[in-house]
Amino acid sequence: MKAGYFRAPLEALDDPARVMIKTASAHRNARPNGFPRSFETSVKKLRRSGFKDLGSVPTPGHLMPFPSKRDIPLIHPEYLNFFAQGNGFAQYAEEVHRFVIEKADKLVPIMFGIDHSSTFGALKAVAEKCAGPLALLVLDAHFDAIPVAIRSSRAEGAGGDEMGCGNFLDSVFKEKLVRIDRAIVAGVSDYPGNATDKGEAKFKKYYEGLVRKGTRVIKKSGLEKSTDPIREAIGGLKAKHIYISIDADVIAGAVTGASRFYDSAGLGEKTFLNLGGAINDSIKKRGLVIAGMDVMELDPYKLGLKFKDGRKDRTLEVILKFIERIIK
Ligand SMILES: [Mn+2]
Repeated sequence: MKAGYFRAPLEALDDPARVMIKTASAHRNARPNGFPRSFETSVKKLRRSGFKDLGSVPTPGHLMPFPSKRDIPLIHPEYLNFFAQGNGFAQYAEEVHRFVIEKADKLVPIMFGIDHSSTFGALKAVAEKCAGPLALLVLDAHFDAIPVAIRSSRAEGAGGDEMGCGNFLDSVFKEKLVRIDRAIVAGVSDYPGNATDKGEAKFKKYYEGLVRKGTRVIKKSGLEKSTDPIREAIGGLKAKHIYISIDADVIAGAVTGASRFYDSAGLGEKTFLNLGGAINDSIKKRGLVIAGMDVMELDPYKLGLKFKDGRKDRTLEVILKFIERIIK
């Protein structure tokens, strides 16, 4: 596989805690690539496999996790809010789209990023490039296809219809980058149970509606029992190419917790790596070609972090092992 990897360092959440960390790191030193040193050391491994380092998607300083001192005046929840409300995430996805077209024309793009909405851009570039139907495999603790209005009727808080990290699949389906019945979402922990109120019922109805239209949703518990569900799902894909998107929260755990939204424990390392083998196997059996890949929702502030008890965060290490299994 001739591949090239790149970074999409968009960190634009207006969450006050993140804004504080960002400001604090801006006072120290900027990391021009948007990711910590430990990240750069780990991804170098990919160069040894012959993958090209394509650089970073151009990103405004204050929207990166490690801005420089001069960006400090713009690091404010209000500015970040403007970005979100002004469809900033969709515009950034367009930047990603352009970047992939320009830099990875003849390469399989592998994106390392933060906001899952960036996947829309890479996927769009891949969809345009592929001759023949494209399938999508998302490994994620959440089914990111529920419109904000419906998702937020379940939880607190409102929101507009703008694309973001929690609803980008909705745009993927609406823009027909991938057909609803050519998508598999595996590892979810948000599958609706019995609805206890109106908001929950709305969420459940929408969620199950997408499943009825053909998206294969596999619960985390289903992946823990055996690799059969993923083998069946991939075996049933009517496609030629496949794009694989990994949300780091799918392995959220004690030393694999460098994902932005960590609201439930993810798959264990062994289960996850086994899953990689099963995906590789079923993709080959089905004759699918990997057209692109990404690793998203990485938390740059937690990647490679050393804990007080001597342990170290291994999120990226485990995901890189998983990628090795998939492309073998
Ligand atoms: Mn996600």
